[in-house]
Order: sequence, then structure tokens, then C-alpha cells
Amino acid sequence: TTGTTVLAFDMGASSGRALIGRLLSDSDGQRKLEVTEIHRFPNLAIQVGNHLHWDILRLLHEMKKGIRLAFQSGYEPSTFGIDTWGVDFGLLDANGELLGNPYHYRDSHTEGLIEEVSGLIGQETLFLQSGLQFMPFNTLYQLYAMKKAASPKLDIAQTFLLTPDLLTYLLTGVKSCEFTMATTTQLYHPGTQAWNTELMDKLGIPSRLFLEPIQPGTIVGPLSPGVTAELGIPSMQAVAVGTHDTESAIAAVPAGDGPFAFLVCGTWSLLGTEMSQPLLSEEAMKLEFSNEGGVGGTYQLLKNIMGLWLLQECKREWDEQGKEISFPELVRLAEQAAPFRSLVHPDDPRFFSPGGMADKIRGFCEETNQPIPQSEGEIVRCILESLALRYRQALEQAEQLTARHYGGLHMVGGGIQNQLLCRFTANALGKPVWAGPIEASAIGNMLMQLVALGDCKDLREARNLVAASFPIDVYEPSADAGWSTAYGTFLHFGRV
Ligand code: ADP
Ligand code: LRH
Repeated sequence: TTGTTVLAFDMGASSGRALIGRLLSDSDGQRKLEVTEIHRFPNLAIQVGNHLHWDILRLLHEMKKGIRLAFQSGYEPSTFGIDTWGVDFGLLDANGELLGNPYHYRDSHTEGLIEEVSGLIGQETLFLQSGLQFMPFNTLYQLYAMKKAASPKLDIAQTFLLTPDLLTYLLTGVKSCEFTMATTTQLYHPGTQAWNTELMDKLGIPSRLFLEPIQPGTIVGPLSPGVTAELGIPSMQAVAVGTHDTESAIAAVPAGDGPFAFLVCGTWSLLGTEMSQPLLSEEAMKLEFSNEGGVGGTYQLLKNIMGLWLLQECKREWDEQGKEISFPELVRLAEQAAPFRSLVHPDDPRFFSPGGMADKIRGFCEETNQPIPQSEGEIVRCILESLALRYRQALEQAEQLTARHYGGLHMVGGGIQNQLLCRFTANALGKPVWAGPIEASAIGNMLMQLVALGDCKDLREARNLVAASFPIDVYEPSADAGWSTAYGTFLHFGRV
């Protein structure tokens, strides 16, 4: 029998998608979640003058199309939820209108601001009051950049909405602020569990803009009458899910009871472990880990790793040159290339901004006296081996910080379609990798809708549903001594 039907929108930095989730029960009462993709569309960064922006109205358009397609296909979801990448936001004026196009987190206006703000506030204080790794794109630096540029938008703004809350607002007219996204701003205080208005005051960021955060699993409100009329559909309730995509993905890790390590593998690679409290030690700060608020009262101790962005950017460049090589084909070329020829440190700051990625990789190899990768296969091999080694380093650091031992690594997200990367990761770790599900963020998004609707009791029951519904691919490590030698070389790049 078919039970509840829900609709999830998952907006990644590379693509957005709409998926339908249906709760099915077999004759023994065993429940499964069946997931069907309804719509997928590219998400683009657009340079306008000196700034890099998201095309937020295009995303709204594609979401409306997703809703229409869902109903046209005969589904009748009772709720929908939206999750997106972290940190970005829009500002509304007193009439509730959006002030300009939201900035893309890779916009260069935050360059140099980590150092400047640390100088004003103190690095330790900032870490203790936010629990976050110092990333140039954190909302704090974006708002501070606007302040420094004397942006009139800040003066006339009335409401700050993080991207998923903004998209929910554009569909429902209801303004809200969901907790997991709030914790990506570096302006939310994990100790007081409230906005850090004192920090905002010191930096000239207007605290009047910020709404009281709500917990994931809260019903926000129905689609606005204008939207239901435009789309010719019955109404649906919006649920504030784990609106930060990383947190939705972690919610869908099919881990049993007890500590586990995860890698959310998409544009970014987020590697870490689930905690019940933030870990605000000096060591966590020095090893550059973040404590991000998760669903169900969890905190996720994790490291942001540059991830498959390196590969995406190379592919984009090669596509623009008319080469049009698909991801599976690039992976095949990498497999044919020679092993352990050259490595990069994925988190070298030069790789953060868009453009010229293959040359940046060559430049890194040249500076570090390694053979310079030339062909596409050599470049991709270099990226994948380097990522796998970085994962080993981050997992060891997580073990060190938590004094726990992890028997293997759960990998979820679009990146696990790259089987070579999963294999390399198992080999680099010398531990098994359990890969799946691919659409973890969308599934985690659905799970919190099921929690809101009373179909799942809690996170534990939700994760059991994932384990019962989706297959896991197991990658056992192979004994290849090349990986330990390469790890030694990698550690010489000297970043934590
Ligand atoms: P995001 O949510 O950040 O947009 P995804 O989780 O969708 O990212 O993952 C996108 C990444 O997945 C791409 O950068 C690419 O490296 C990888 N990927 C997507 N499709 C394939 C495929 N068919 N084979 C191998 N890798 C793939
Ligand atoms: C991954 C992600 C990550 C953030 C980055 C901006 O999509 O949400 O957790 O740090 O985007």
C-alpha cells in the first residue's frame, strides 16, 4: 500500500532537482521509501560586473516547473521541503521584495576578510562563539563585505533570509529561518543557542534583520494562493527540513547505532562524524573542523574539503573548448593514466575561485617539483588520488579529535557515482567504504517531512527506513603499498 507522498527540492551548487518520495508498506508491514526524480536542472554562477551571483529567479522558475510536473505525473504530495548549499542569503525590503540578486559564495568580495575580522575579534573568540572553520564564504564575511562596501541594501533591508528560507518564502509568502542553515553563518552562537548580536554589533551587521531560528521538522505554511492558482494545483504545506543540504545528506546516512564517519561527496566533500554537542576545543580549531547544527538535535563535526569542484571546473573548461567529455568518460581516462605521478593539495586556496582549473593544477605540480599532468586523464587521476589522500588525513584528524575509531567510511552524494573515487578512498584509508545513497540530500529532506507528518518518530527510525530502502555498495581496501608512500608525500604539502 502507498502511504504519504512528499516532494523534495535539493539545490546543489552544480544542479537542482525535484524528487518525489512515497512511503510504501508491503504485506508484512515492512516500510520502504520509494524515490522518483521528477525534474533536474543546472544551477549556474553568473558574473555580473564585479560580482558573481546565483540566478535565484531561474531556480524559482525550475521549482515551479518541478511542482507542475509532479502533479502532472499523478502524484499528490502533501508537503514539500527545500534544501540548498550553505551560507548564502537574500535580503528583503520593508515591502517584502527581494533586494537584488543574491551573491554567490565564490564571489571575490570576501577576499582577505578572514584575517581582518580575526584581527578585530580574535580567532579563538570567533571559533568559541560559532564553532566554524574559517571559510572565506561564511555569511559573516559576506555581510561584512557589504558593510565595508557601504551597500545601501544593508540600510534598507528588513529581513535576512538564507537561500532555502528565501525560496520557501517566494513560494509561500512566509518568512522563516531554519536552524541548520543558521549555523552555517558564523553568526549563530552554539553556546547560547541564539544569534550572536554582540558580534553583529561589533562588525556593523544589523541584527534587526535576523529571525528566530526554527527546528527542522517544523511546518512553515501552505503555498501562497497566487502560486497554486498559477500552477493549477491544490495546496501543499512547506516543511522546514534540514535545509542545509549537507545536514539533509547526513540525516540519510544509513548508519546503525553508535558512532560513524561520513563523507558527503558532491561539489564539496564534507567529511566528519556525528556528535550530540559541538566540540569547541583549541585542537578542533587548529585542525580546521566545523561544528554544524544537524537535524534531530545533532551537531556534525566536519571538515570542508574542496571536493569534486576541481573536477567539475576542469570539465566545464574542456566542455567550453568543445571537448564535451562526460564524467564516466573522464573517470575511464583517469583509470588508464599512470598512478601516483603527481598530487595536489585540494584545499590550496588557489583552487577556490572559478576558472583556469587545469592550469592551476599544473602550476601546483610545477611548484612542488612533480611531473606536470598534461592529458585530461592525468589531470583527473591527480585530482582523484589527491582527494582520497585528503580524506584519509581528515578521517585521522576526526579520530584524533573524538578519540574514537571508525571501522569504515559512509559515502553519500552524487560523487559516489565515481566508482574509481570510492575505490581510491577505500585504498587510501585501508578501510571499507560503504557507498549510498546517491540522492542523500533529497532523501534526508524527505525524512524530515515524514518526521513533521508523524510518519517517522525520530532520526533513528528515519535512518532505518533508508537502510531498508536503498542498496549500499561496499568497497573493500586492496593492499597497495603505493597509497602509504603517496600519503607520506601528501602530508609534506603541510596543510592541516
Ligand atoms: P551538488 O549537490 O554539490 O551539486 P552532486 O552531489 O550532484 O553535487 O555531485 C556532483 C558531482 O558528482 C559532479 O561534480 C561529478 O564529479 C559527480 N558525478 C555526477 N555524475 C557522475 C557520473 N555519472 N559518474 C561519475 N561522477 C559523476
Ligand atoms: C555543500 C555545502 C557545504 C557548504 C558549501 C557552501 O553543498 O552546503 O556544506 O559549506 O556548500
